[in-house]
Amino acid sequence: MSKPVVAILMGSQSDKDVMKKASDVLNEFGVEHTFHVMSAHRLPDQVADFASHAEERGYKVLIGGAGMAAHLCGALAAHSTLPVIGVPLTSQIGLGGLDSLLSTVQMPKGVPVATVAVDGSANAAYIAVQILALSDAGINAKYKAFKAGQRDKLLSEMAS
Ligand code: RP5
Repeated sequence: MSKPVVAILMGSQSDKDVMKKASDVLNEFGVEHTFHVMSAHRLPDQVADFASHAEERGYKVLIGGAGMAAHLCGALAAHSTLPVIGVPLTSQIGLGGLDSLLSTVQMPKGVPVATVAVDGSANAAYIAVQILALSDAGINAKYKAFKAGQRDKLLSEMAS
């Protein structure tokens, strides 16, 4: 088994069901990854330590998901030069995801978080796959086949 290249992090156990969809997509492409619950507010030192050492441990992309005052992805981006993909999450007492969307996407210039739609964890994983495909011919071929499959499926549905 090869070393994990993507880390999926989330602010709470309550985020697991949505963030698991990112894991499912990475599994489809055979991308080794790890899954962590690590709150920027409740475990700030652990988040900083993880992000600071992620690149030397072999990670190439970080995917973060958090709800409410969603500072996890910003904290990851502050402590790492790896690309960070942010998933704003809805939560039971949140504002329908608008709260986490704004707190994930509104990063200062020079410290970006590439933000997907609210609860869009699958797309975060597809972007991670696209980034890895730039330097991995096997993943590149799988992603091209996936795109062609999507197109062919739609065309055959339209024809029937
Ligand atoms: C955020 O607050 C988490 O990412 C989660 O989406 C939300 C609620 O967390 P819990 O109170 O369920 O732990 O930090």
